[in-house]
Amino acid sequence: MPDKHESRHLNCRVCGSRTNAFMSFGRMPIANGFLTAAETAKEYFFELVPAFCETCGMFQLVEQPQPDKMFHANYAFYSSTSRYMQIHFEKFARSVMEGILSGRPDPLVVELGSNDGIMLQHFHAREMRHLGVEPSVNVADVARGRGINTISAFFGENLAGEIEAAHGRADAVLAANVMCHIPDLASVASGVRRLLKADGVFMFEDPYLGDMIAKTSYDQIYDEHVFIFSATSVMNAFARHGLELIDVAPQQTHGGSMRYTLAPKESRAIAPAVGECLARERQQGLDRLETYVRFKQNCENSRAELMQLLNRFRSEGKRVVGYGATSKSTTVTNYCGITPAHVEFISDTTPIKQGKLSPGAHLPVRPYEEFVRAYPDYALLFAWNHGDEIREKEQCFVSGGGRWIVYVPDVKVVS
Ligand code: JHZ
Ligand code: ZN
Repeated sequence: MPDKHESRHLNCRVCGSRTNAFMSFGRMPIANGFLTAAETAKEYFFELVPAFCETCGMFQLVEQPQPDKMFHANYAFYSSTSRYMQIHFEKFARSVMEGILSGRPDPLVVELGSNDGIMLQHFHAREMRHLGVEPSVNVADVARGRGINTISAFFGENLAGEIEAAHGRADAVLAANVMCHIPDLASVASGVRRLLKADGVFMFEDPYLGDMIAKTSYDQIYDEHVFIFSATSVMNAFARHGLELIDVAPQQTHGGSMRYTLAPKESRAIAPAVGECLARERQQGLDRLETYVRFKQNCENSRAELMQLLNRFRSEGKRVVGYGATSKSTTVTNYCGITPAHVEFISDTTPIKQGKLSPGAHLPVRPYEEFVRAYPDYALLFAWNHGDEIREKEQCFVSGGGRWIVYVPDVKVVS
């Protein structure tokens, strides 16, 4: 009997119109489902199919596993593993404190999907009222250990009511790399609307559709990312719940993201950046199906080029090691058909991933020290979004003759 998570959303998750499922990445495991050899026999798979809604502009997954299959007490992604991301979230927190919160008496900040507290720690350090909502208990425990108020639950309209009853309404609700993970956007949006003060704001950021299309970074598409947002789709989705898009700001993080600011309808002026961004999106063709058909072709070309390269190195007897067992790499390894014969292992600094196999492709994940101990000929940069940070750190690898294989925006070998 099929589980209920196997339901397919052929109609738009936001507006209910018929969507266009323009391609399939094939059978995919849970992107963060690192596993032991004994667990491979019962590994869970679903079909990774993105779809585009021409009515409201939302890019979405047709099928997504149940949330508790992805976010649980052994969640493998800890936000604080990147130094650059720590700096990014410190700046984000500071901009909120110096912007919306400045001059407010005893403000309350709520963060959805607060992970290990990478952003809330800055509010905590200034003794500001804060609350994190984080369903993955292990990462939430790290935050609690740092003294950050965190509840482990999935946010929605009901929880918003409970938070309001316990703490009052929020001056700011924040979320980073979280909103695009939540299938029931309606419940979250109405929950946020309920939780916000009349003069409060909701700010969130996520990987940006415009960047993904421009760079063919199809690895942003995996189980957790049920939506890839644009200003157009965010504006349309939240307007249904009384929240207006009042500002947008592009971010460098995660390979190109967008920060959206929303406020209760007609409570604030709309910044010129919103209209400019909407116009750019039309220019880029983000509202047209043909753009996604071209994207599909670009994905297929990228896959063919990457495999040609990996097959050549394999036949030449070169050693290739993956760098960063990212969620994104699960889409790449499974869609392209990368095997342990192509990539010896993936180096990763996250203890919970080490000693396990990567989802689906079953490439061994090993501690970073093994990468350093015997540098390979090539490192396949799965954590390309942290490229600047990593290349700065890995100068010895390159000066010793090592080369990087990158595939975003194009497949190439670089030093
Ligand atoms: P990284 C996750 O995606 C999952 P992932 C999630 N769905 C999401 O949206 C984003 O994060 C926010 C390792 N590493 O950040 C650490 C090194 O080994 O690209 C991580 O395992 N050495 C919530 O998983 C991985 O790489 C290093 O020097 O695609 C990076 O994962 C650095 C910098 C990282 O996110
Ligand atoms: Zn729609």
